[in-house]
Amino acid sequence: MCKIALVSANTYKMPYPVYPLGVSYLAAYLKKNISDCSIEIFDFNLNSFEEYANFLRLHNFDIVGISLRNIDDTNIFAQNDFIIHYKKVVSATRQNCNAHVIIGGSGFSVFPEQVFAALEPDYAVNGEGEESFRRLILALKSNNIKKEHIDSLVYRNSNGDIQINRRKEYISFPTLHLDNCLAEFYWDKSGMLNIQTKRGCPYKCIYCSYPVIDGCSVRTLDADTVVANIEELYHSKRVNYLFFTDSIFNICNEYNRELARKLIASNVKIKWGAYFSPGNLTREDLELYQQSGLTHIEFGSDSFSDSLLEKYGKHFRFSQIIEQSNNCWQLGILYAHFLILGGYGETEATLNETFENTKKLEPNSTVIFPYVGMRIYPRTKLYEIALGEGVIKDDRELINPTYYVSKDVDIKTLEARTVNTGQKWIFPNEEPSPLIERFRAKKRRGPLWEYLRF
Ligand code: B12
Repeated sequence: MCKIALVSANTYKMPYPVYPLGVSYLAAYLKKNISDCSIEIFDFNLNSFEEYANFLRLHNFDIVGISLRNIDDTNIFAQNDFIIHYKKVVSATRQNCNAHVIIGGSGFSVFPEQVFAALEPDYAVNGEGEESFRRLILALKSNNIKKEHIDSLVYRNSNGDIQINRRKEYISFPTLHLDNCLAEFYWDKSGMLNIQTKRGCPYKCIYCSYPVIDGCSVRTLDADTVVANIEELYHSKRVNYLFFTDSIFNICNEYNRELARKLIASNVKIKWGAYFSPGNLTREDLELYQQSGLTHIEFGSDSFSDSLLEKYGKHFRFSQIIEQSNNCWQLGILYAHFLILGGYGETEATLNETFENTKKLEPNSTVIFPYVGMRIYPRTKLYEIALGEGVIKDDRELINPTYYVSKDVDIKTLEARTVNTGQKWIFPNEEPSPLIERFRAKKRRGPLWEYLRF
C-alpha cells in the first residue's frame, strides 16, 4: 500500500477562493491507475499549519505532493509573493513526516528551476502532472528510479544541477472526481466550481506563460466525460455554475459545438463562463453556447489599439473586439474585458486610442479589468525583449514579481483617464467591492462583476 497526500498550498482568495482543480485531476487519475494506493487531500484554504502537522503525523505518508497554483498576485501595486508561505509548507512537511516531497502545479511550471531552487523538494513535475507523477510514485515505491525516463521530471542530477526532462507525450484521458468536502466549501464561498474542457494554447502572445505551462498543442478532453462530470456535480451536489478553466475556450470550435450540443441534450441546467478570445468566434457559436448555459465571458482583449495588439502578438483586432462585445450585449451574455496597460510598445498614442475606443462600446455594457505593466515570465518573447533592453539581467530573480512597464507612459495617470469612457474600470489596487460581498453573502452565483457596471 502506498500512502499519498495531495496538498493544495494556495491561500490567496482574490477574486474568490478557487477550487484546487489540479489536485482533483491528480487524485482521480492516481486512484484509477495505481492499484493499492490511498490518497488524502489537505487544503490550506480550509485548514491551518497546526492541522497540517497533525494530518501528516496521523497518516504516516510515503509521498506528499504539494500543488503550487500561484507564485504571486500579478498585481503591480501589491506585489504579494507566495514563496515564503510555500517554504513554510515544505519545511512543515519535512518536520512532520519522512515522506518524499514532490511539487508541481501551474505556478511551479512557470518557474520550474527557480521554484525548485527555492524550495528544494525531492522531485517536481513540470506541467501536466498525471502520468509523470504516477510513474514517479511507482518508481519510488519499487525503489528503482530511472530519473531520465520520466517525462517532465525535475530533479538535481549527479552534478547537483537542476535538470528538467523533456515532455514526449501528453495523456489522452484525464479523469476527474471532485472532492465532496472541498466542493462544498468552494461552492459556498466562491459561487462557482471549475472544470477543464481542453489543455494547451496555440497562440503566441509575447508575454504569456500559458503555452509554457500546458504546451501549444491543444488536447480536447473527451466531451462525454466532461458532460458526465458536470452531471455528477449537478445531481449529487446541486452545482449549477461552472468556470471552464481552459487557457482560451474558443479554440477547437468543432469540439466546442459537440460539447455544447451534448450539454443541451443532457438536460442539466448549468450556467457557465470561460476565458474567450475576441477572434475565432461567430454569433451562431455564441448562440449555441448560450443555449448550453454560457452566461459570462472574460475576454482576454489586452488593448483596444490595433497597433498595440500587433505588438502584443495578438491574433485579433479591435473590430473583432467590438463585434463580439455587441454580439454579447445583444444576446444578453455578460462580458468583461481584461486589458494590459503600459506593456511592451504602449505609448501615449496607443493609450489614447484604447480610452477613445472604449467609448465605442455600448455605454455601461461591460466591466474592464486593466492589469498594469506586463509580468515577465521566463521562456516568453517578452523575457527576451526585457533581457535585450536591460530591464532584467537573467531569469533567476523573476519569481520576485518583476514587470515590464513601457517608458513612454506614466502609469500614475491611468485611473483618472478612464473616468469618461462610459464603462466601469476596476484596477487591481481597488478594494473588493462591498456590493460583491453582499451578493456573495446572499449566495448569488457566478463572478458577480456584472453588479459593478452601474
Ligand atoms: C482559469 C484560471 C484562473 C481563473 C480561475 C477560475 C476558476 N473558477 O477556476 C481566475 C480568473 C479566477 C484566476 C484567478 C487568478 N489567477 Co489564474 N489562472 C487560470 C488558468 C488559466 C488555469 C488554471 C487551472 O485551473 N488549470 C487546470 C488545472 C487542472 O491544471 P493545474 O492546476 O495546472 O494542474 C495540473 C498541473 O499543474 C499538475 N499539478 C498541479 N498540482 C500538482 C502537484 C504535484 C505534486 C504534481 C506532481 C503536479 C501537479 O497536474 C495537474 C493536472 O495535469 C492558469 C493558467 C494555466 N494555463 O494554467 C492561470 C494562473 C494559474 N493564474 C495565475 C494568477 C496569478 C492568478 C491570480 C493571482 C490573478 C489575479 N491577480 O487575480 C488569481 C488567483 C486566484 C486564486 N484565488 O488563487 C497564474 C499563476 C502564476 C503566477 N504569476 O503566480 C497562472 C499560471 C497564469 C499565468 N499568469 O501564468 N485564474
